[in-house]
Amino acid sequence: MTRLEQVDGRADAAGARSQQPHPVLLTAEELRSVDDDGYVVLDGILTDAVCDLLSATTDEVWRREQIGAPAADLQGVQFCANLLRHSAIYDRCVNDARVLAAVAAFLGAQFRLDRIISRRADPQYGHQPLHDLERRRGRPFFKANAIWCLDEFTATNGATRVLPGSHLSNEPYLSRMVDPDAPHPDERVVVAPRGSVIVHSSHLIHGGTRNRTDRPRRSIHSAFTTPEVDVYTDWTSVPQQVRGQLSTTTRLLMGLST
Ligand SMILES: O=C(O)CCC(=O)C(=O)O
Repeated sequence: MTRLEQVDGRADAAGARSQQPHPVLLTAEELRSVDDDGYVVLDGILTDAVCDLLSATTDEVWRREQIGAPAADLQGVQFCANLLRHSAIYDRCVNDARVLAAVAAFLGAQFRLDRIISRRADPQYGHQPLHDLERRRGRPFFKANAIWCLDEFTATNGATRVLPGSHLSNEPYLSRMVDPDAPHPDERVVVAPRGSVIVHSSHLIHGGTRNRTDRPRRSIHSAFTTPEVDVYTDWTSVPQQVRGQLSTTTRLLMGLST
């Protein structure tokens, strides 16, 4: 990839220039996966050292922030909201040219950062029902998620299950679903190496699985929405001192001028 392509990819993904997605940053197979499966795994985005740094920082945020008992559906799950309030190191879980190109392949060139949170499923926890079953299927999509794998996602450690193709149509999947909590005949558990990013349409039926190992499974989740959707996070809550360290692309995606 040339420097020019990188620069163009970032500026465009932030909505600053053209209206076109940037397939040049994705292979034909990755684009096929976006279109047909509703998700794509992008390998080699974060180094081991960066995964270690993000994991340690997030554990520290959790120690400082947790208040009271967790909600029932968050038992055994460390969940931290609005990570950019705490540190500019989370900029790298927003501003990656290939990840933003995949988001653009789902949403088009105009999108914004909706939220950035962490999710750590501890041993024996993390199971979620398949969701969001009520959401409209088919293009145009209004939301996409990027899951930054700070640990390897394996078949046993609570990786995300998806119903490939369910971003396009409900019918074949809901008719074969007995219980959203139970395994689905069409489900695929997405395995992904440490440091990779799973980008998926939020119109894809998906959910976390139970971590059946003795080690935590950590991830950062950033979500992006098209401009007509209200952004969930009030980005003015991010302290000025953190904002000053963010990349221009991330600040544009947050809708902040400074
Ligand atoms: O962490 C995962 O594997 C999926 C999380 C998810 O889908 C959610 O929290 O809505």
